[in-house]
Amino acid sequence: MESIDLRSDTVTHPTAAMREAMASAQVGDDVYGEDPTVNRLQELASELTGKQAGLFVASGTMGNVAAILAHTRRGDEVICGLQSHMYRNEQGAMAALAGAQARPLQEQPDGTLALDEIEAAIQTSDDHHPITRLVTIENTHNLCGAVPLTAAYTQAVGALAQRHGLRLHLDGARLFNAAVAQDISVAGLAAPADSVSICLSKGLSAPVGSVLCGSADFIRAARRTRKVLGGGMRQAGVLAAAGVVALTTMVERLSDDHENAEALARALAAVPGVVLDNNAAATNMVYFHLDEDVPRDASEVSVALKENGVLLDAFGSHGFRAVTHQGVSREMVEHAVAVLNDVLETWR
Ligand code: TLP
Repeated sequence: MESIDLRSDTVTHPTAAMREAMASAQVGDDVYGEDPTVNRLQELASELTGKQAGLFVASGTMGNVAAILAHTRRGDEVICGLQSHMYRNEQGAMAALAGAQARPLQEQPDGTLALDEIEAAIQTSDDHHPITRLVTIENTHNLCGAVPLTAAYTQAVGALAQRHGLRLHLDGARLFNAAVAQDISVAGLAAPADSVSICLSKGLSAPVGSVLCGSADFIRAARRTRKVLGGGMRQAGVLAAAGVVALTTMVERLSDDHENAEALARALAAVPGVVLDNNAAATNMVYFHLDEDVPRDASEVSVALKENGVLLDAFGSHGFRAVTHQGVSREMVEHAVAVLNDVLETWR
């Protein structure tokens, strides 16, 4: 059996249909706005998210950073999750590139920020204070178990932000997983947000790219901030073509990944020494850890798994994150758990 890669859904390869679409894509210079395939992708993404306009960007990180640069001015404050990708995994871009200050709040176990804590964190117009400008949320929330946030919660945050004159940005790297898991539209989940960034290159399996969506005015501003990030691409239709295939053919199948994650969680729960974390298999990720009886740390287990054809990254000293995706079948899930059981067995 080929190796089983549970490290992330970012490891997915483009499908045959994507490769064909890329080879025959019509292209133009996108900095002039003349690439028909990029324009088609942007229209499609903005329709699906229910926004006026979209902007093709190189990555989820670029989408989030371009959004921060467009929404904030130097010295502004951004209320965000302590475990959010924008706060933890983007090299402090809010501060480093936008000059904005993060005001991180600890998420609740379900990945949400408590509404009263958001409200309490909003700064007044006192001359001592930074100006609170933006709230960011993440759906699904990766580090809280890839848990999907509900439309009702997002609406409540949107209403709160509006009441205080703040903008809301949604990091929707896996918003399609959230929509499929709850059987609702992506537009429904994104409606309260002023901007949303969706990733094409995770569960949707395109090789590259994300789309940042919002009002026409916001996207005009973000187009400018994308340029200073080096994200003004030229004949990018070659890449966008795969994104069109991703959005039109790869969404429904995400439910297979969620079912495989459930099967993975069930099987892991039966392995002695393994403890599931919060929200196991809420969508396509299963976080788990080793109990204190296992005399090895996670990185040693990870090395032993790799020697046996299973790729799984350690998260901290005793934890792991396993991610299901297009390249992982039910049979592979079962085999991976059997390999983990065998590895742990040698140390029991
Ligand atoms: N997440 C990656 C790693 O960076 C951790 C992963 O393997 O999960 N928002 C969220 C919620 C993400 O999980 C990621 C990537 C991004 C943004 C950034 O996307 P890229 O990697 O395209 O810049």
